[in-house]
Amino acid sequence: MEKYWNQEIECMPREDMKKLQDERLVAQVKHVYENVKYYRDLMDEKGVKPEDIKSTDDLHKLPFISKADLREAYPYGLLAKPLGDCVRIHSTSGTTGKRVVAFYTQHDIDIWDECCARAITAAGGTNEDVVQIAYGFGLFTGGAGLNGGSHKVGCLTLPMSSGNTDRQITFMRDLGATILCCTPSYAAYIGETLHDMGLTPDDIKLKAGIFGAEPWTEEMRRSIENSLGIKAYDIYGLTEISGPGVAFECSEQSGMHINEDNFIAEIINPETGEVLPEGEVGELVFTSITKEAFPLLRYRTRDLCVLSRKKCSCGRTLVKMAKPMGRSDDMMIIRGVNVFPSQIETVLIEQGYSPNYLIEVDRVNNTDTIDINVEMNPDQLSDKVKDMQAQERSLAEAMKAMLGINPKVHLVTPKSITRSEGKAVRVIDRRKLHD
Ligand code: DLL
Repeated sequence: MEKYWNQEIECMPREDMKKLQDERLVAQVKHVYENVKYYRDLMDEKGVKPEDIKSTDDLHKLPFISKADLREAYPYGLLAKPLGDCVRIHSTSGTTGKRVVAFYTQHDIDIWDECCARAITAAGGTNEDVVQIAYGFGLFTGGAGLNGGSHKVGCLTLPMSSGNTDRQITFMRDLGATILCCTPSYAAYIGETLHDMGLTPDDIKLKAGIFGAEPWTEEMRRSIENSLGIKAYDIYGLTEISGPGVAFECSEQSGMHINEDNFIAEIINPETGEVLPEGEVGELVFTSITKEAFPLLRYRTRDLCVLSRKKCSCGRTLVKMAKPMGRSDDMMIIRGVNVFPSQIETVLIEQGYSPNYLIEVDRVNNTDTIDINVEMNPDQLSDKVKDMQAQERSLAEAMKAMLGINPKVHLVTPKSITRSEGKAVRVIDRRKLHD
């Protein structure tokens, strides 16, 4: 029997959920218009008044907001509550430009904790579980979000943070952790280290993992499930909207239920901004309808995704988002062809390679080049150059079939690619350095 954290909301009939969203949206637009000058200006510019937004059917009338707006308004320009009412900030990693800071009131934290509690329960968690949190703690939202959710469910919580992998495994064994929360790339690394220590899944009590914060493929899921002997659940979120728990996977493991009582999702054509019907791929846009301190209306995530309202076997009625196919800005355009790192990962794991790889993109004599460095498993090593070349050729052919372009493939020795303890860096695009 599927367990829910909040059955009334998670299984609410669609019409009732729409009514709830309608009411919350109307109130949120008013709150934002009255308290945030930046929004008031954007809405005035578009000629929209709060009275024009009577229900979610009017959502499309509101202006979008993007990361560029968040940077422009940094740090306090989008704050909708007095600082005295705020209790916490978190921040994005700021790898591309100025960091974005998001503010939370205690009410915002409570809602966020509830979203993560739903995710943990959907992964089979109860107050009998021991939850090991190996997401980073600090400004990153991963650690704090799952920590709050785990407390709410009443699990024994191990706030490990990321890193120190041997110690992660020692604690996992000694304290009998049953649920692991970390990035999928770190989960793969923990699985690898477990085996390197001469242990097997039978030596640990883990039954489930809640993995997210970066794109990962179904092939990666199966590989982690095998190495740790668990069921691996996806979880999605972003700092700007709260953090992990915006959407979470259930027993069906076929996409993530969006916590629609708090977030309205739309899919838009990233070029034109036009709202696309259910089932079409486009950019995911979120409106937070319960957030007090940092409420974003129609925030463009840049994540490419599809929504589905198909009935789910778990009984939840919350709309589902498919695994994001990567951010629109992760997409590499190589000689005019769109290439996602996730396509490369799929081929690698299908062909029996490890999920440890590094993609290097460059431009030489005005032509794009792509080099894929792939780590071999020890049993793939050969001292015959010919064998290695044949392996490289065969992998390059499989890549060409998937990508439609001819990459250079380099097999590298086991353990030579740096492991990730957080979000993995899979691509180095040197073209950006020349531009
Ligand atoms: O990564 C929040 C989070 C923490 C989610 C822990 C899940 C677990 P940011 O650092 O702001 O927040 O990065 C958000 O990461 O826009 C996506 O591009 C990507 N992302 C997050 N979850 C997934 C996922 C956290 N499950 C950005 N699959 C998002 C694919 C994901 N991409």
